[in-house]
Amino acid sequence: MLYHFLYPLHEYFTFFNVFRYITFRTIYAILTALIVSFVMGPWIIQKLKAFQIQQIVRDDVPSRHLSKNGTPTMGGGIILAALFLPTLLWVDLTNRYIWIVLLTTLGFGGLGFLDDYRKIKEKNGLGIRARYKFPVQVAMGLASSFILFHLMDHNSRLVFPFFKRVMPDLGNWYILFGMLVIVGTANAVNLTDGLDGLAIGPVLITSATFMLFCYLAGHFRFASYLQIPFVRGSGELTILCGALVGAGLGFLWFNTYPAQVFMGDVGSLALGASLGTIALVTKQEFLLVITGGIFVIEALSVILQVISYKLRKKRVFRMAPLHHHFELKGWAEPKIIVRFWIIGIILGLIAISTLKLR
Ligand code: 57M
Repeated sequence: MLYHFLYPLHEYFTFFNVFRYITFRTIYAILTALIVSFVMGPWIIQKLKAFQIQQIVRDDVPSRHLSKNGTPTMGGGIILAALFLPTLLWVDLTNRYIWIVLLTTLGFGGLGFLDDYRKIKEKNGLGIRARYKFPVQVAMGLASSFILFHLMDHNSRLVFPFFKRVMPDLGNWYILFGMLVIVGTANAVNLTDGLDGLAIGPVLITSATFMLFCYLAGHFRFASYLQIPFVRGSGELTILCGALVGAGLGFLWFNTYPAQVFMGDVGSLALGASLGTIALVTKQEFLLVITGGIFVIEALSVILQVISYKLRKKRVFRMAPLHHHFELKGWAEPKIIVRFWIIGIILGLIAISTLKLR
């Protein structure tokens, strides 16, 4: 919004020319998101407690989780407020990619809200049945992917980090692939969100990585030099990624161990869908696999565990997702969290290195 009101003033005062620069607006989107988090966080947590919107910990978790019963949940509202307000304040509101990412985020966040609400209402921690939740995710993912496919002039080529010449063309199948990216990322973040700060840490790292890639992909000269797809208009998503970084840092202030609040499915599904859609816009879906590797590892641990148990009646891990396995091995919760963050940072650096290793 500020871009539309203040940038035109540069004709009278040269200072306002600064509002043209994506870098300037991204920095202030980060700072605005932090301020929104710190101002709204305590108030939202207080309201969640007042309305008894509190986590019901299932009885089959590692025993140390039972002490978490009653922790306020649905704190994803803090994240969404700190993402939407700065984005709408600092971006060019005519940018269509901004709206496709925000609306996809809102759709998955809304589904997560209904799931969280049902868990609390039914007091059993189960929520909406997968057979109802999953088709809704697929439908929303297909809708977003279909719109993006047309917004990007049917660009259905796949881009692989490290292999610049390998660019298979999926044709219309790209719409299905795009849905899988959005739904898969949303559920992988959801599975990862099982320890204090465990999900928001890698979300932060992934958002920071994509903040760089959105800026480069939206800049013709940089994209050409680095041999990454040039996506006209994707540069504005740098600002949205900045708001994601600020919102993630702000939420981590309250979600760090011992957590004052959990994000709930309203937060985890929204964040995953947001990252998946951003990856589609920048044509960097496989970069998401690298920088979001913690989410991939957690989801794979569940897939392996379920397949092994169904086929062999034996578990691969003591419990899946992987963070529970380390809990049952006796690792302290903060140790698991910080070590997962360290791996996330390493993966983020490897993802950035792919810019030169092509
Ligand atoms: C998402 N939700 C946390 C919180 C958070 C198929 C199966 C693998 C599904 C999976 C599952 O139920 N996943 C749901 C994980 C829950 O966190 C809530 O959910 C929101 C995110 N969606 O925001 O509101 C619990 O996680 C803990 N937590 C924290 N700090 C945080 O900041 O400590 C969350 C956030 C919270 C709290 O205790 O209650 C969760 O774990 O449910 N199921 C599982 O993950 C289960 N694994 C399992 O069944 N493994 C089996 C097979 C089927 C794979 C096996 O290994 O044999 C584990 N989760 C639970 N119980 N709750 C273990 C059993």
